[in-house]
Amino acid sequence: MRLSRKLIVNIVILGLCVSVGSVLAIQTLFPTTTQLQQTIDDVSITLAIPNNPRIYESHQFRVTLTDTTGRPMNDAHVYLDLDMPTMPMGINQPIADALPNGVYETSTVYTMDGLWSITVVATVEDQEYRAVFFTEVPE
Ligand SMILES: [Cu+2]
Repeated sequence: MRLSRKLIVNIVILGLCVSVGSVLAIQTLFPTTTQLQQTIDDVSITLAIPNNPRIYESHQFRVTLTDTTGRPMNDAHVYLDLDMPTMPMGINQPIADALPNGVYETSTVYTMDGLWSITVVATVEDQEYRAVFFTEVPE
């Protein structure tokens, strides 16, 4: 039996769809980041942090700033302040790069397992906004 060219093309397209679908399903079932959100005054601060981070490995942290109408806030100065609530861990304050659409990104390492606080410090037009988030870093 000879498969027609059209049938082969359809099979290939179906295969691609199944592959893309699987990747999306896996990302939904096992997301690589967790989104945390707080509204401080009129600024919505969303922090995406890595799931299952490993100590001493560099991880990416993404901050998204929007105003009350959901409009992205560009032109902010953003840095993170990472520490442990139970002990001082030294200064870990990575400055974030500004990307389009109110997104700010930086990366840093956790230097110990346990509970960490991540303070997002965003300065917009000389006004400082601080949101404190907590995350548990596994052993
Ligand atoms: Cu510690």
